Amino acid sequence: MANRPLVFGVLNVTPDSFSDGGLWNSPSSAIEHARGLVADGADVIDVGGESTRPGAARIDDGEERRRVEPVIRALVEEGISVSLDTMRADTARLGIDLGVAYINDVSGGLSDSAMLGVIAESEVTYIAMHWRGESDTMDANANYRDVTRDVLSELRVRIDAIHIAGIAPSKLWIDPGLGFAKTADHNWQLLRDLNQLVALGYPVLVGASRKRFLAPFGELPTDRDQATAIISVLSAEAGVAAVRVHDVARTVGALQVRHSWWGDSR
Ligand code: PMM
Repeated sequence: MANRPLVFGVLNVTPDSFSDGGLWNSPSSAIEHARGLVADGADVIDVGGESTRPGAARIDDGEERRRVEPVIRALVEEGISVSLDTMRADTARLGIDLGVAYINDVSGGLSDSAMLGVIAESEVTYIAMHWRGESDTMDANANYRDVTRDVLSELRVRIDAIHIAGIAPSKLWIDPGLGFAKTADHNWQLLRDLNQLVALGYPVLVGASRKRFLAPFGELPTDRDQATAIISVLSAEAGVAAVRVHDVARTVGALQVRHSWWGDSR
């Protein structure tokens, strides 16, 4: 399909993620769920072993690796494209050795000073998200003069650091970090201005799925999938490279409607 953003299916192998915590806790249930997401049309499975929901405490890094390793190993063996959602260099190294295609670092290299070096030595694509600190402090950091201008300038600083570390521009993606140190108004403003992020010239990934700012459209996280699918289409209109969603089938269906609208012209 012409210019369809890639669809990353979320696979949180955690007991405490805000919308699907505890559901795919055992390797076999996680692998089964991932197969279902691929059947629904996911291009990539984004595997995370540590919750980043607001207020979450950090876990032991050995525990994170124990959670993700069997799942990544099985998915890569099945030929599924895997993204590993981690802020830790050692976990990233493990994922790279197991054959993941993307390291998705919500801290953009700020959480672990060894991360960028590990990425630079590999062929993996690095997704750097806008971040202002750990989950237990991020709500207090939601202060901006102009959220789009501030997020863009803070991302530019990360992009410079990423280049200085020796990571090729062709291996870098960026992400506005919806919900991370951002109020609902901040998230909507960033979505309204997505084209400015796209204009930086790097592929952009958007992760709006089921987040708290969608609560007006559904009280429970699982009630927010229609709003998420609409955001996927509007993000595609803004030119993003990928969306990260829990309900892959709904987003893929919505993107098919968009494709029928435009044909191959867009
Ligand atoms: N959001 C979450 C986790 N990882 N990664 C990227 N690149 N962008 C995001 O917006 C993002 C992420 C939190 O959501 P979850 O708890 O549903 O995984």
